[in-house]
Amino acid sequence: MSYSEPRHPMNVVTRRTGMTSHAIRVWEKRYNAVRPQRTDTNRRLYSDADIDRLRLLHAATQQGHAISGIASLKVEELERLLQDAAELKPLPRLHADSPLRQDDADLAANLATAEPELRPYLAQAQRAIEALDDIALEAALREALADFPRPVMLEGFVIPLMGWLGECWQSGRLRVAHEHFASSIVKGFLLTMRGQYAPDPSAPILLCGTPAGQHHEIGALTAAETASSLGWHVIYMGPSIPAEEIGYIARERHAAAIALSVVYPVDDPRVVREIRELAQSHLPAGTELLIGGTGAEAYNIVFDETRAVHVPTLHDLAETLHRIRDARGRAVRARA
Ligand code: B12
Repeated sequence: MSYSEPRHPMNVVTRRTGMTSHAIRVWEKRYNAVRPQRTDTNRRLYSDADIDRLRLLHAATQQGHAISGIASLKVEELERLLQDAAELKPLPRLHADSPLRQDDADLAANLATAEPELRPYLAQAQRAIEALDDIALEAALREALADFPRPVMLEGFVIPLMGWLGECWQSGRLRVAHEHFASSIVKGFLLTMRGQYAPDPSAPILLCGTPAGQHHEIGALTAAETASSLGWHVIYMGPSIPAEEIGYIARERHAAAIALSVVYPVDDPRVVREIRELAQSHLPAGTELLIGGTGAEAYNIVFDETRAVHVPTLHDLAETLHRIRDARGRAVRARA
């Protein structure tokens, strides 16, 4: 086996680097930090060289380097950077006043995905969740929104914050009460954030929501927010909508596309049935069906069988929406 042969799936990479799969995907999408190969079923495969590179990048971000500034460095340059840093006095820990356990590897990996400038906002939000302090959590969300572009606020703040929350819940450090408290505030915030756009009446319509049986809706709200900020007219349908009803709204409002989020469970035959039924029986001819969310990859079968398209990230969603809009513009010009 060669050092550069791609053969390791994501779970091996997370184990060997100590990073979360989310961080690895973000570094790939946003910074081209590594370029894994894809299998026929679109799963990522990494080589030993990729894993070593991620390890070095991870170590450097732990020492305070922004991933945006080091992602394109060669392995030798990264090694030099780390050697130089080892000779310096260690930096004081970020958020030294935080009541969170800073030695927690998951938290560190999570914070490493965020740009260093976003870390204080994340720390404020984390402290607010621990203290069940709604005013402080809303303030952290508002301040991050005021200080950063919307895509950065979503990918660098909301998503890592919710990932951290899930890990704390799973490890027992935080309670179900914290999860419900934070989810409802973040959900409310995203809904209001979208309300700040008055869509152009001629903008194409995107329906957003989750299919029947899928109750995690914050991913769908981030997709809705992304589309709104690109000038789409978004109708947010909410969570767990039956296929027939989604098709009905799409027909009535001449939707250009539907974006659904799938998170949990990842092995539910109902999800397969719902997406198949929507794509085959209720989807209007000119409407595209886009499926995203952390659980979507598990439902590859519906992407092979139907017109539904897997759109893994918000970045991919933005590109897909541009493509749909361009194609519609060309069709209108051709008819004129
Ligand atoms: C908030 C939350 C809840 C809330 C949901 C509230 C709500 N109204 O949505 C509540 C408390 C209700 C809940 C309940 C449960 N949850 Co929960 N929950 C979470 C948590 C902490 C955050 C999810 C979230 O909102 N993330 C924020 C979004 C924005 O991030 P994201 O989902 O990663 O989305 C990204 C992409 O997927 C993409 N995306 C998402 N959707 C879409 C759509 C499109 C079109 C596009 C293009 C992109 C896109 O955009 C984002 C950027 O990449 C996660 C932890 C985690 N790591 O995600 C657990 C998590 C998802 N929950 C989990 C579990 C197990 C449960 C429960 C079973 C717990 C229980 N025992 O009761 C129940 C199940 C409820 C049900 N009936 O389905 C597990 C799932 C494990 C798994 N995958 O097998 C997780 C991962 C926690 C964990 N670490 O174990 N949960």
